[in-house]
Amino acid sequence: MTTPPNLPQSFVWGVSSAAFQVEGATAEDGRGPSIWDTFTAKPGTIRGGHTAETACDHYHRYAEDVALMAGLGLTGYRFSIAWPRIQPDGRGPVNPKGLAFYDRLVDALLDNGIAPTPTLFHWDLPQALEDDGGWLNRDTAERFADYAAVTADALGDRVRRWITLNEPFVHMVWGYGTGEHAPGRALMLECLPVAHHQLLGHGLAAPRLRETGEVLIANNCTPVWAATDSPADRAAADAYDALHNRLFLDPILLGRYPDLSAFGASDDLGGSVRSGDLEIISTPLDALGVNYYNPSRMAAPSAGAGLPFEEAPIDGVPRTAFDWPVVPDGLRELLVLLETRYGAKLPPIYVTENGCSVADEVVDGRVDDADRIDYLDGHIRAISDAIGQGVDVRGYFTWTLTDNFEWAQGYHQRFGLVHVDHGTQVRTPKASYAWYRDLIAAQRS
Ligand code: IFM
Repeated sequence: MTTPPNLPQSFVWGVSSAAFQVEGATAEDGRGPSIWDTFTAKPGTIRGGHTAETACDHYHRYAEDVALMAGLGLTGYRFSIAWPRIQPDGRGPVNPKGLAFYDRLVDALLDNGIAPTPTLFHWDLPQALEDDGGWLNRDTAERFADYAAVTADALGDRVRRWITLNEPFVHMVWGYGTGEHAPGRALMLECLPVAHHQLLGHGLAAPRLRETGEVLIANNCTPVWAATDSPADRAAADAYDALHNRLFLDPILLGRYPDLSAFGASDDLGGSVRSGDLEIISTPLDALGVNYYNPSRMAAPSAGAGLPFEEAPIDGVPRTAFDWPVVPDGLRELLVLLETRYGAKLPPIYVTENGCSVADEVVDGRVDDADRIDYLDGHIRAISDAIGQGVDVRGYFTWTLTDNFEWAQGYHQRFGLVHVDHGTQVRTPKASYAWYRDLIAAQRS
């Protein structure tokens, strides 16, 4: 029996989710279409042709899901608000029925002692804004700030912690760089303005949200390892680190973009940066959300490759059903790296996502997901180790409560503590659910 991790009493224990992945009801109560509705409707975009029209039916079953959260003893729930429910066209008047859903959800959470932690943008941009250029269009940043303001007006009497954007790196690269996610544009490095406009939206929204609570951004971060110690591999690792991590943290925490010359990019990101933007973007954060899944290992690119790095395998470690390497200590390494890199500029950290997909099956009414328990245990211990090394980590939100719509993978990846039969919507808590519940109870007692 190993000793339990040592986390502060005030530590927030949570789960994390996203509107498009769980809610369903995509055409109900005045919700407008999002880029993900358009994308999933295109043949060949989603494995198995799955759509999120029903997803986990959380829109109708939220009370059952909040009861599952209460059963875990959670003190926080990170969910996202679907912008097209609030403003169906991404601008203009608020849709009262869409807002009313989040009103009910927030109240149900508070009734159960769970702090609501909404993310305002988890990739489901209103289609009408995409029709005007999406995040390639600077105006989307202004529209995002307006949406943040109306949402804060409606929920700010009860929400004390807001997250502006989820994983702007992933949205830029997969949505606009390679086209494997919505909106499905394959612009490669021409996608860089998407980084700037998302960050500008964050910076413009922040003061409006801060009137009611703390403001965070949830960035997907990875420690980057060089495949070997050769100067060429180290340069490749540095380039990837600049793109994945520093492009989305340096402007917020240091007020400047990193050197992107390895990508042939100027530091005005394709002409998108205007005077005064970096002051807006670097408005102080109250805390940083860190989403961690795995480290990255990079090697020098082969001759003729279009990018200054090439991904190298991480061998000799377990892998998830998604084939992602499992390296719990990479989370400690990452947290310590952030502390070393940003020092006094680094606010407190919440780990806002971490989890793994497992090929879970219900057998005799039980799901024995021992691999997930090992995964969670290792990563929570890594946080405890990072705190021991001086990093101020205040909470952990595992990804995710219920198996849900995993973007281009459809329903093929199961990340939940609770198994969902996507035909019947029956929820079956897995062994990891009981494990997490017991861990939280022990840590809070
Ligand atoms: O499901 C996603 C989530 O939407 C964003 N972060 C990673 C998760 C697992 O892929």
